[in-house]
Amino acid sequence: MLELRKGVNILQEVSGIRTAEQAEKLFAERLDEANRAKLDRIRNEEARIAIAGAIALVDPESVFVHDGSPEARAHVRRVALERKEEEQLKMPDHTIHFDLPEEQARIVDRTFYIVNPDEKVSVLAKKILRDDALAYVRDYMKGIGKGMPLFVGFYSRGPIGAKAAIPALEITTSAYVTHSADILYRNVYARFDEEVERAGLFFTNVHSQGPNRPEDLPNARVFMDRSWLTTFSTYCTYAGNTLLLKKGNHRFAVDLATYLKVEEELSEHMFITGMTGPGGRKTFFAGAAPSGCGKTTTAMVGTDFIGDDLAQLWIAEDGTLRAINPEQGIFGIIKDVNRESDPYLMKAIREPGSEVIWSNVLVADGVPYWEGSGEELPERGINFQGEWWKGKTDENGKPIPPSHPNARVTVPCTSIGNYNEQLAEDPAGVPVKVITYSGRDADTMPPIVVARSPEEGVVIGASIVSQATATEVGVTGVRRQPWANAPFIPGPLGDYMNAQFKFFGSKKFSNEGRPILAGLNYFLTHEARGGSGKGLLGEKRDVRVWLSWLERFAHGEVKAIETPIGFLPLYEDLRSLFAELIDKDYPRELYDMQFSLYIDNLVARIDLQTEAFRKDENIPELLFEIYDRQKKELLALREKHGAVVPPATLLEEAGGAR
Ligand code: SPV
Ligand code: MN
Repeated sequence: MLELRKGVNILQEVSGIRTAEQAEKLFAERLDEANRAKLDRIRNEEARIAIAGAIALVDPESVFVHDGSPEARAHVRRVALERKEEEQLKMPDHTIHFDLPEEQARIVDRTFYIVNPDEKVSVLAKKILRDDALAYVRDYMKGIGKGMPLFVGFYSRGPIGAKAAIPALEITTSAYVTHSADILYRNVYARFDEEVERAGLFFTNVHSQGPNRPEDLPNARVFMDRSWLTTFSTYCTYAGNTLLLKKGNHRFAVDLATYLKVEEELSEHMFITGMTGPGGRKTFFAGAAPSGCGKTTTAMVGTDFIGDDLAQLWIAEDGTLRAINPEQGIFGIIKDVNRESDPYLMKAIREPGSEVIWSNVLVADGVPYWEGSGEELPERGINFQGEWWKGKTDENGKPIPPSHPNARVTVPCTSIGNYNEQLAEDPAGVPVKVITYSGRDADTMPPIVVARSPEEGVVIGASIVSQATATEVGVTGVRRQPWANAPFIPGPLGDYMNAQFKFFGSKKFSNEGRPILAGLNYFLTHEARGGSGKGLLGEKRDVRVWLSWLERFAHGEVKAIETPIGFLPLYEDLRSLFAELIDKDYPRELYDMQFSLYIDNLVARIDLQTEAFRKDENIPELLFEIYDRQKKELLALREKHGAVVPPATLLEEAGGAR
């Protein structure tokens, strides 16, 4: 369960600011006239108390109220440079920010949900009792911003007025964090009160990097107070840990969807993109993928890019599925980004005209470089660990890469050539027809499989796996990645799963409005499919074909082969799409390697998932029923046709395409 406003409000308790009068008194003492006047436009009492509380807690030297004006934005950028949080690069409006070498990703080991006694959280998450969190905030956060400026920003997570958009405060001593927020989120200063009224709530985020020294990092914390929708972040700078408008507030949005908006809304770790199909029709996709598994690339393959990381989904009155991007910029991984795989992103970051914050790449002569760019890298430069030269090793003798594998670029979506700004800003959202789930799976799932029912689709999402990626500190090995959203699910997974079944199985969807749900996998290797070598069977450009086939299938224009794990495409349809869309030969042998069912792998995967979910409490029985049914059907196939069943046999077995 989730109970809002339960337990002590830590910000109020530690700051001592609990009433409007106390807040006014503090503003009179601490804000200069100009900033007081700006703050006076915000009348929401709760917000004013929270802002005053943050000021009293952090105890900064000055307070800057961000009104979203061009002057205010310029001020933030200037302070980021003055305070050396960022440095100017050669290209106009490009800057570089470095996070400490030990903080190059989300600090999962120091990230906690604040809970009341007896509250359960996901088995994949860490929790801290309210009293202990309060003690930490009191001991480490009081006065953490001494001598520093404090920025107070007002943002919306979504187009203003959209059903699933929620306003939020970002209060931080970091100009870099505020600068990032300005690129990634819509400033809603002028309409904050109205938006709080409409949404019925707002999120509060309080951050300070403190002195930003490596020795403080053990004390760094990321706290999310589920009951008070407030985050606290300390002694860190990496945006995934500090700009909690992003993943901190995403976690709250997941909570709200799971407990308070069942069968109404979902909050997902998904890109949103449109594909133009025959006759110019536009079909929208929302797709989940774990961090570092090609989500941004997939999003930009579409003809109408909307978002690359997060999606707020709801069922509209007319029975369609709608999606908005809570963000308006990308904080994208910059590894293996090159002209071939990511042309739009490359244009935005390599040609003048866009504002870009680079982080943790290699810089030489004011130019940023990264691995997998297809460009020649300099022999020396400055990177996330200081001076770097080719061949430099760390204290264990391991080579130090030129740019960190989780290096990032922060770019406004409007700089991306295929961004459909008009639709992305539409409070009605885009109508989503296709949901995809992908991971990083070397040997088991075919490139595309479409669920036979919404419930089986939910199970595809529950079964995502990935190899560990560079986006989290201290995590290695192959991992289960339910819905690619597990790092951001606060409550028990069973509760979230229940909400997924209810949402996608909802009778509120019209026949046309109900989306299809599909699995995508780009990571099958030759050796896993009867070939040799660890090379991938596919290429990044194939993604266009997979998405286009799904586009056609969603409109009933291509048939498919029904199998125990879902529908598979027919060879002829793929071959013609490969030829038409990317001018690529698609041999039958490749199709067979990609789309044969490798029964032993599939069954092993089902066993692994079943065993893992059985250890969790309150997982809906429906999940196990689906796994059991699929396993039985797979074993029956194996009995008849052996361990590897090619698509031609599956087609025969199904009695033809449908
Ligand atoms: C991810 O890791 O999924 C990201 C970046 O999108 S972070 O902000 O670190 O979450
Ligand atoms: Mn993400």
